[in-house]
Amino acid sequence: MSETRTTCPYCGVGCGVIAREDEGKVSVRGDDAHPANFGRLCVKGAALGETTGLTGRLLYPEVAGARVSWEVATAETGARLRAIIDEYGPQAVAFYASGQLLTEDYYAANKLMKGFIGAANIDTNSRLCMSSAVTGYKRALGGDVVPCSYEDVENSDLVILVGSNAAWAHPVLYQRLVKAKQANAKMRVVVIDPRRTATCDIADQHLAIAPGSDAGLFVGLLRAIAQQRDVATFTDGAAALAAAQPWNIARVAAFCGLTEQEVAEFYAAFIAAPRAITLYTMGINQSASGSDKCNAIINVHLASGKFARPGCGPFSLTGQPNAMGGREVGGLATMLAAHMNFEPDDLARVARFWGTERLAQTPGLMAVDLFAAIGRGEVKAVWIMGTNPAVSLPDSHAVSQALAACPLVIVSEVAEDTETSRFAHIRFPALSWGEKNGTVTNSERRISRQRAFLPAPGEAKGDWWIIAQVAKALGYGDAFRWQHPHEVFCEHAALSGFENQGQRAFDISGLANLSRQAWDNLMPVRWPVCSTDKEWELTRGWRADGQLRMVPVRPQSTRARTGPLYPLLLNSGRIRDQWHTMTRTGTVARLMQHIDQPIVEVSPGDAAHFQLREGGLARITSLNGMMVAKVVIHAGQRQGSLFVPMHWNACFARLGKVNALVAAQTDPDSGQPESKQVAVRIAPWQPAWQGEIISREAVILPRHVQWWRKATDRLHHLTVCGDKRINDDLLALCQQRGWQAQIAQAGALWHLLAWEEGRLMLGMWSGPTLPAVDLALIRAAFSDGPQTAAERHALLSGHENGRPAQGRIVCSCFGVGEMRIQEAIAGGCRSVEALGLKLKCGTNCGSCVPELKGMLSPAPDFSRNLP
Ligand SMILES: Nc1nc2c(c(=O)[nH]1)N[C@H]1C(S)=C(S)[C@@H](COP(=O)(O)OP(=O)(O)OC[C@H]3O[C@@H](n4cnc5c(=O)[nH]c(N)nc54)[C@H](O)[C@@H]3O)O[C@H]1N2
Ligand SMILES: Nc1nc2c(c(=O)[nH]1)N[C@H]1C(S)=C(S)[C@@H](COP(=O)(O)OP(=O)(O)OC[C@H]3O[C@@H](n4cnc5c(=O)[nH]c(N)nc54)[C@H](O)[C@@H]3O)O[C@H]1N2
Ligand code: SF4
Ligand SMILES: [Mo]
Repeated sequence: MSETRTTCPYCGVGCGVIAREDEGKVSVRGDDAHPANFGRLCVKGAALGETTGLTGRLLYPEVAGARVSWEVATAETGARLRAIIDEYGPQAVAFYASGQLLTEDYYAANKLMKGFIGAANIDTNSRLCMSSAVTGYKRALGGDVVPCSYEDVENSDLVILVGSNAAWAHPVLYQRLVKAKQANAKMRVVVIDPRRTATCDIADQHLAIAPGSDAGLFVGLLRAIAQQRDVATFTDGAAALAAAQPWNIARVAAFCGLTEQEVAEFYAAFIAAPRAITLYTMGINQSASGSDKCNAIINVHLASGKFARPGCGPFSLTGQPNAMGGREVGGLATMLAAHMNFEPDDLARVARFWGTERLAQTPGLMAVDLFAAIGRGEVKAVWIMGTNPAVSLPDSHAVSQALAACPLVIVSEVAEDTETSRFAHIRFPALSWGEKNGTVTNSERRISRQRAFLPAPGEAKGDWWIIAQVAKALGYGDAFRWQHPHEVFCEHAALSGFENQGQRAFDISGLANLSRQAWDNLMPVRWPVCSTDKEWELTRGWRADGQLRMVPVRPQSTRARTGPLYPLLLNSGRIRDQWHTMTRTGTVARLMQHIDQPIVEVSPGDAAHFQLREGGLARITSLNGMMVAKVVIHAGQRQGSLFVPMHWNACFARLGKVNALVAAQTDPDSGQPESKQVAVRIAPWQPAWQGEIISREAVILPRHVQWWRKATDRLHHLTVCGDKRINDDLLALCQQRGWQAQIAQAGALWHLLAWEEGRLMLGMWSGPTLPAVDLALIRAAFSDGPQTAAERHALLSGHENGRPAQGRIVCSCFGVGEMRIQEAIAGGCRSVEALGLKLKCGTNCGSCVPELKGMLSPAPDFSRNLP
């Protein structure tokens, strides 16, 4: 038994985790000493121990689908890249990396691409996530500096969450806010989001803003502030104010779909608050004018003086565990390295430091353009590391076509099967969380260690190592001699301080000389960590003139336009218990209890208008594509907009992927796609039959069947439906395998059990609607096998008579279902605390508390409909 302090690999809160490994069994708990979480974990973090198994892992290098040695794989990669570079030049090669790589991996990838291959075509999934925020900070502050900390969130008078569902996406930070608000009766919370989310649970004001209209609200706020303060002291302050002049309260209210009173109340609260902090995430960034929205937010903090003081500031929350680390190394096509840009002095300096004559001189292709260039055949080789672009980029059909036609696709992955890796010619097995070793930086600029506590499985290797091997194969070995990630880190830290007399904000040169042991033991630390006493202040601008700048913002409508054919706007985002493309959370049964298939949230008015039924299925169609989802009628959903999760994809469902519908519209300044708004139509779909299939081995279904894969331990579980029955297909399968089929048929009901020498191999329970089957009973039948005739009979019917069902799971930490909670409420539990005492629900991570409250409240409650 051993314990290791490490960091959670999911969201940008960056919680400290203590992992314990006991004869192969991993368990985790929050690290009390970590300043991001002080011991708390959310449900995803708490389930980390369940994700360390090796099922579904990619464990060996592969070329053309065949296992090869590392020597062969890296030599082959080097030779193929070299051939393309020699024939078409370095611009024909690209890397597409991830905010989930460690800083050391990221640094190595950036160095190889920009420094030695000699093109800047290294972009990352952060383009889909943070790039508008980066542009906003750089334009205003002259550097990519996040000027806030989690303590500022706790110690503010007014906390504004805009385009952020922190209750689900940054749960531990949200819990810190909940606690701070409980302790400070004067604190006010405003949530700005077109939908009423779980985050609204603590809101004093919820502004259900029209999709994409946030810039109007903040530009109007600038105008209101300027009526009382002089803002012309900032560079371009007068211009920003001139742009804001037309935005009086009436115009803002009309543009944002709010009442004048709501707007006025918000403005008055902001102006009156001694301290105010604005947390913003994807509802702001993922927009074709996202950079301007970020600057509209930063402008009001500068103008009001609620900036660079405790409890104040524009705080962009990072999504991925190391989005910040990527920004620090400069791992975007539009940055050079360590907060340096494609400017003569910076170029010369980085070339000197890396000892290269091949340094890229101009920015490279940003994500959406990069995949378009692959599609046009201009980029002929792409190396994808730690991201799943066939799922997460907009217009995924075009992305898949581009990958299918690309002459060389290399994928570094931990998962064996992803939509992207299906296109790979070369696959590298990467070390996963718990095995890899390095650093990550969270939203508040805090660098923490991810430490290995598990042995490397199969032949998996750290991403930095794989990159260094390919660099060697390309002939650049001298610059990639590292033997350990500690050496990569020190080089990165040294570059941050190299010829940095206080011009560049990012400086961790104080860590450049850490010994291996000191690096191993590094405690969480916020940057800067300078090696000399330099001036480092948040109040200064990081441009040569040292000034802070306002950006004139002219609010724009969404690029997506609704009309008679596509009358609704589709919004997409996160659900509480899944992580992105589900490669690591989609197989954990506990994490699929909360929501187990793609849903679409619809307002009651739209549901009536489009004849959608709660729990029924619907087809959603845009100009780009189509998906199928289960209807959830949600009173907190704005009329005219729909919401679907971003997570499902071809590995987990047929037609479950939202990016099949999203158009590739991007912000001209940041290149970030407008992922939050797509013009769509919706129509109910009543399939002729629905059912559950549970089997020992994977079943391949005909193309006309709609299916959703459910997470189960060891078994395969598909929920299925369609217009054409598949009874004969399954009987044919039984015959082919020599399984004995036992059938129960009554009208449209059709149940099948397939046996092989008394062992249950497959079961299907189907009917005109989805039969309610007892999954626990069925699972047990696969492990023990029913003993008596009565048991077999119960199994064929799908449930044991009289056994109470759990209902939908609300508390994933303790597996507490809706029915038990309702029973407890009926039995006298009147508060969340009382429910917690009786059932334990809500007492661990707390992220189901908003739902518990909803179930307790007698008023017409929106959370009952919450998925
Ligand atoms: N459970 C879970 N947590 C995660 C992740 C995950 O996959 N799962 N991913 C992590 C990552 S990488 C990221 S980037 C973060 C994202 O964290 P968030 O940005 O908080 O999450 P989202 O659900 O994408 O979007 C947030 C909200 O934006 C709202 N929104 C949409 N359009 C608009 C608009 O025009 N204006 C406003 N004001 N709001 C709008 C949506 O309704 C949604 O509630 O989450 C991180 N945390
Ligand atoms: N419509 C819509 N689209 C969106 C969004 C949205 O809100 N709406 N959100 C966007 C945002 S904010 C983001 S961040 C992206 C996320 O989208 P992606 O980055 O595509 O999603 P992930 O599933 O996190 O992909 C990470 C991949 O890396 C693998 N992996 C995990 N650890 C390692 C490792 O250590 N090394 C290597 N080599 N591989 C590893 C995982 O198995 C997984 O396949 O999606 C974006 N797309
Ligand atoms: S809030 Fe949850 S997912 Fe995010 S870092 Fe903490 S434990 Fe991990
Ligand atoms: Mo993200």
